[in-house]
Amino acid sequence: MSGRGNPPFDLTMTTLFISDLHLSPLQPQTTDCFVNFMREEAIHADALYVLGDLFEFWIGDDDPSEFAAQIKSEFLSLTQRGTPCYFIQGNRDFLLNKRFCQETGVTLLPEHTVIDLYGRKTVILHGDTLCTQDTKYQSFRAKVHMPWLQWLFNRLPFFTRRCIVSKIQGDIREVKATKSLDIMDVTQSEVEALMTSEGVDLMIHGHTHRPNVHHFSVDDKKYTRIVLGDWYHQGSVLVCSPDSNSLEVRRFAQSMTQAAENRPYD
Ligand code: LP5
Ligand code: MN
Repeated sequence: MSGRGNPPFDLTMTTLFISDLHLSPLQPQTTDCFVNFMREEAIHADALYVLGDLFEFWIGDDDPSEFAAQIKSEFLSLTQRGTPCYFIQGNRDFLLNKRFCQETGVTLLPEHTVIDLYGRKTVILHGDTLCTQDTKYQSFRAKVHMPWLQWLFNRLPFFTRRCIVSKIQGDIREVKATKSLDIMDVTQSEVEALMTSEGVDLMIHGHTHRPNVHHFSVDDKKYTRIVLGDWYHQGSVLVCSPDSNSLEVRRFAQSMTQAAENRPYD
């Protein structure tokens, strides 16, 4: 992992990947770093991929807040100025949908997608679906992904939905605190199954907040799995070019003490 400073960089021929920013009005330093990244860096890229959990929680595309409008306008500016932008839903923004994409020019991709990354077939995903040992989460996920439930939920007033989300978030926080770190990591056999079935040797995902580059072999064939980091105390960006993939950090502009203090322990 490299820790070079913030832009300007050599920005020729790059594809950028980010995830797990958990943007919220309560974390202005993260938002500032994201805005700077969009305006100074993503604008020069061949493409930007957001692999889920852009938001701390996304209640719906009809979010009337100033904050939602601000983030949407950053994406709209980026796509209007010619950088294609792709989004895969995370476990915190699985309700982000068509209207957000229409308003921003962002393209919503399926749960996992195979892309051509400068000639290398690569599977990209948020990563939560790989955590199959976390059976409580997987059954929760199956429920909240039921189309009829989402259809009903989306018809409730925004304020009511926000109350429901806050209540469930509070209840769930206690459940998560009892889980082991092992259970909340990806299951290696799931990683291998997906990569072999898709015929790729590179996987990029987020979700676990454990930034790293894992190399492994199966039947003498080499594979790489790159895990993006969260944006709690600094930005995390995977910069891919035709000849290298570099997992980098982006420093926040000011002291991070305040952001760390604001961040609920999870
Ligand atoms: O994101 P992170 O790392 O903190 O935790 C995730 C998993 N947690 C979640 C929960 C979401 O962040 C918050 C969800 C808010 C609820 C909104 C529901 C709105 C209704 C929509 C209807 C269409 O994703 C966490 C994982 C962790 O990643 C690592 O993988 O462990 O999972 C949990 O903690 C989930 C618990 O294990 C599940 C507990 C079941 C509680 C049952 C609640 C009833 C739900 C009813 C749904 C309608
Ligand atoms: Mn996540």
